[in-house]
Amino acid sequence: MSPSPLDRRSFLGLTGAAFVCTLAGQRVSTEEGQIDVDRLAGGVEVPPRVAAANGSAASASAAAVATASAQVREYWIAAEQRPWNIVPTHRDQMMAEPVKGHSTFEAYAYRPYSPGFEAPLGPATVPGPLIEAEVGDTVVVHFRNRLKAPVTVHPHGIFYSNEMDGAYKGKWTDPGGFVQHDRTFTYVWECREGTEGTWLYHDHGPMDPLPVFRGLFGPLLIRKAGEAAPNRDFFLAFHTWDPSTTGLRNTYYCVNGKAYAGNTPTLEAKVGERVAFHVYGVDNFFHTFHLHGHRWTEPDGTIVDNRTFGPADSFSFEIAEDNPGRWFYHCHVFQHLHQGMNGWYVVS
Ligand SMILES: [Cu+2]
Repeated sequence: MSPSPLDRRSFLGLTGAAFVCTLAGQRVSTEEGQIDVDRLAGGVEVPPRVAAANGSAASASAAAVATASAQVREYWIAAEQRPWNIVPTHRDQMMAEPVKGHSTFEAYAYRPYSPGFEAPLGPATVPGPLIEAEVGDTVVVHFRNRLKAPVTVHPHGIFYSNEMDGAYKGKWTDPGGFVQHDRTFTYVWECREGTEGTWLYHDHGPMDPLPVFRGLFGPLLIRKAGEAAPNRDFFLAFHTWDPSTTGLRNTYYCVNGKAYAGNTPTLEAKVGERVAFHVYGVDNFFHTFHLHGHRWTEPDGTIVDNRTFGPADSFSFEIAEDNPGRWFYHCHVFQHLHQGMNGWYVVS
């Protein structure tokens, strides 16, 4: 028998399982090529409470803002479509080899704006902008949907009332769970006692999880009140971009929207600094976070250098940096590692 004509990456890509679900009454399988989210979204009925709210301009959340106990942290964030190159250098610096193939597709991404959506504060990015607060604060997110499909912002960890959930619930959907094209919704969330930690936010609208798979997620950090920030905070989202999402030929195992060292974030720190890593998972897989040359203590006292986390898990740890060098961080599922889920941590 002659050897397979597939290259290593294509072979590894074949071992991924297909994702199948039912959306808008239609069966969706990742084995049938790129999924057209906009077309599917056209088949979703506008929930009754959303249709009723569309008639009134008043924001139900204005009163809630006034109850803020400490500082109000206000954000203006839009969901937009943009071209996104997963492997801009077309190189894998870990294995010192080229990464062949077209790697740009149309991603969905959250974009930060100045107050009142006056001007963008930067490009739309995957992950979206950091939402940061302290215990005691109120977080207000003014969200505008510039995508065709209805999408939302749903947070983890922070306290929110039922109507601030940002989740589609069929006929029980509140306006925040179904933000239509060119509409704005204001979410109000509270950093009550016991909400500190690293969390994530993501779309949870009627097309869930397709818009999340296309890039609609971001980090949410709640520090303890008065807590001194470390010298460095690194936020790393582990997720997958496969052909059903991108229309591209290959599957990419990504950190923050990019694949392969030299494309994924190159993290930099100095000896003597306090360095915090904030890691979260945003796909269907279990990953591990492994950091070369370092170890950290888990909340239960175990000392580790590799930690497993699953879909929408998030965790943080801090190290007192004492080991200069050029290090790797990566997922230690070997298949993921060798399809892009790796990056540099450079300590000087
Ligand atoms: Cu992994």
